[in-house]
Amino acid sequence: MEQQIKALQIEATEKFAAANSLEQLNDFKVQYLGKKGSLTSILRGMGNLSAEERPRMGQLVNDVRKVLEDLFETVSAKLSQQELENRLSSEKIDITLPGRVNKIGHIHPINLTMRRIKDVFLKMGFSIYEGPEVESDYYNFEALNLPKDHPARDMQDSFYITPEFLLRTHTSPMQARTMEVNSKENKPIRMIAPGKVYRRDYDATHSPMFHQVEGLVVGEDISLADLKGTLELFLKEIFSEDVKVRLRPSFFPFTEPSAEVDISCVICKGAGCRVCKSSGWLEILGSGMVHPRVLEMSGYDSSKVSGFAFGMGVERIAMLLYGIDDLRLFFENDLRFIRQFALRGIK
Ligand code: 2NM
Repeated sequence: MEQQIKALQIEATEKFAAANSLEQLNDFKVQYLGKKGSLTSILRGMGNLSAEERPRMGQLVNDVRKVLEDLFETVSAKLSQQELENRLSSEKIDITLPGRVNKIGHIHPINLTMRRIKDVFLKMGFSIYEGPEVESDYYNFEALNLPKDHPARDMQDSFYITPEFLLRTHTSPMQARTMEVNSKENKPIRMIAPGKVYRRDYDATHSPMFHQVEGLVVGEDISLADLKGTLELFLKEIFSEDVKVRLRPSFFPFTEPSAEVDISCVICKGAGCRVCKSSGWLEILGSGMVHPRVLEMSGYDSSKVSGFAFGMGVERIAMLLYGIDDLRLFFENDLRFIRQFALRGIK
């Protein structure tokens, strides 16, 4: 038996030493030292030995097991190191290669313009309110003094979701919602509502989705002078200090009186050109004193408070700021157009 054990030790030692992968080494371990391995089966055959022989052989088997286990650990460590080195050299990364440059996006000209408009009003102490693009007929029309037979309520002009809900056609529903909330505690308001609006219209000057910023100031003694002063300051900040501003009588269902706000043409400085159709003036905003019926409907006492409101199309302002002559360029996403605004994305 001793011979058998010694022979097994030599054979296993050779196999272990010759293993050229961890996998192979493990297979050998199972073969010689495993539960069903050669050494274990020798141990099983010890029942036939004499009482003197048994402990000696038992000791020998244990010694051999210990030697083989140590050898296994040594070879295993060597192979692990070798496999690591193989991986390190085959998966080597050349850190001297130039990196891949990430393409970063930038802000769309409409959003650049939005930001500029918001910045000016924030500086003047206005708060920004955003709300749902799917609106109820009540907030979009009813609360703004647009009666059921008003032409602006023609089904053909709006995107209706159900008979009661539609895509908002302007952002003024947010003014109506804000007035409704603030009137409960008779609180004043100084807010703008920026966002997307939707109308069934599509040509060189109309898009079915466009952007508006509408504003509202409500409080005691708010007058037409406040309206004019606020909008004049706003327009000078957006365009330039020497822009001229004029108010023209107009009509909106939600304001009385109403005024169209014009600025001197930013293209020809008032001399007359194609953009201002030789008039020297550009229509830029709609505005007016909030109609008493609108104030009352949203809960205010129109004998105690008054207010002014205004609305503007963001696309139109962007076109004038950047000298763009076709509105559709904003929505076609032709990168040759869009990328020209990359450097202005910092603001
Ligand atoms: C405009 C022109 C004039 C306006 C009015 C209101 C509200 F809700 F306060 F009555 N919001 N926006 C308004 C007034 C909008 O856009 C051309």
